[in-house]
Amino acid sequence: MPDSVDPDDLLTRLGWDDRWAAMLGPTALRPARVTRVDRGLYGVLGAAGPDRHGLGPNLLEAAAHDPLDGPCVGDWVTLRDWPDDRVTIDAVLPRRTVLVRAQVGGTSHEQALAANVTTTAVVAGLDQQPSMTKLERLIALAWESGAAPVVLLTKADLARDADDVAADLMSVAPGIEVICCSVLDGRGIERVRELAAAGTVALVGSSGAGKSTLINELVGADVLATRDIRSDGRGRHTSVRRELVLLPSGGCLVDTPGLRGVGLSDTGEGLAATFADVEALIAQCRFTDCAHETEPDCAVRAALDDGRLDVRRYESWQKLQREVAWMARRKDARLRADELKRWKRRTKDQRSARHR
Ligand SMILES: Nc1nc2c(ncn2[C@@H]2O[C@H](COP(=O)(O)OP(=O)(O)OP(=O)(O)O)[C@@H](O)[C@H]2O)c(=O)[nH]1
Ligand SMILES: [Mg+2]
Ligand SMILES: [Zn+2]
Repeated sequence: MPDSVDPDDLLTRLGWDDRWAAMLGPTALRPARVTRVDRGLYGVLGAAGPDRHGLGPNLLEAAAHDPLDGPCVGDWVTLRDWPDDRVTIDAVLPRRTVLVRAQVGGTSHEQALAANVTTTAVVAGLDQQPSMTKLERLIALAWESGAAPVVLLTKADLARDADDVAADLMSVAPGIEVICCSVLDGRGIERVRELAAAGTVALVGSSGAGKSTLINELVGADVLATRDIRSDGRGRHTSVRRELVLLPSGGCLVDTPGLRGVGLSDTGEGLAATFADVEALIAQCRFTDCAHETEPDCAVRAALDDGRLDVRRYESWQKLQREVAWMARRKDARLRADELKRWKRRTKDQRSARHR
């Protein structure tokens, strides 16, 4: 490999293409991709190489109003050069896809985990029996992002029945590719490399699943900290922030810290895609508001009775369905509260205007 990298080539390797260039249009602003968010500072990678910048005034205000409008890892942003040599992040280019999780606890604000991802890899380690219900939740999150989900079963070297687990998963997760991989015997690694070469793969899953280890393996160097084999590390998170890594072989990977308490968004779209089989049954119930309990001609009950629909899967759907409905109600309440605040501010302004 030559030691000097062509700057345009670097942008291309990061995923910059004609569509992004057309979006940006003719401008003196420089494009760069966000690799890391560290409190107020954003690690970016652009034609000029890696750097760290803060937000410009417009974006600062937009992000204060709605955190979703601030840059997240994977975003394409524009850099503005000021006369006094300062550089700030000026704007976020419209996202093609974005992985969002509803914030758990407190407010109903949402958090952007990664943007412009082409594949979301839901990662689970075969050192233990993967929880289908947990995987379904993450698959729903992945569908919502707009990036195609795949399931990565890591540590396949530790399981004798890796292929059986994969087959089980494929039967409950229709249309999703399941990849068994191991950094010890190398299986599945090249498939992940292929997916990355086609764009950007974000890895999500529990702590200790082996996300950072897999990325190091693909990079061919220890660029990310991983859990020490000797530490028991129960419940410990090794990675503490999200990070975009450029692969020498092409494409990008996004490492994320182990996800706990993933909230789904309130649209229910990811859920419908994940449970397409359940949704198809519901469409066949005689009543459109069927509760699938005692109603006549209920397709769901019929499928549960003859085993076409797994009880565990149906219960998982019910639980996530309730959660999405609750999220939607909570968001409504927040919107009403915002509306009220805005109204009060306005009436206050009008009153002070009258007194002037
Ligand atoms: N046997 C085996 N162990 C693995 C494999 N991949 C990862 N591990 C081990 O799994 C442990 C956890 O790996 P990490 O990469 O730190 O896990 P992580 O998903 O990044 O965890 P967080 O950063 O906490 O979210 C480490 O001790 C790794 O050595 C594998 O393919 N086979
Ligand atoms: Mg990690
Ligand atoms: Zn029904």
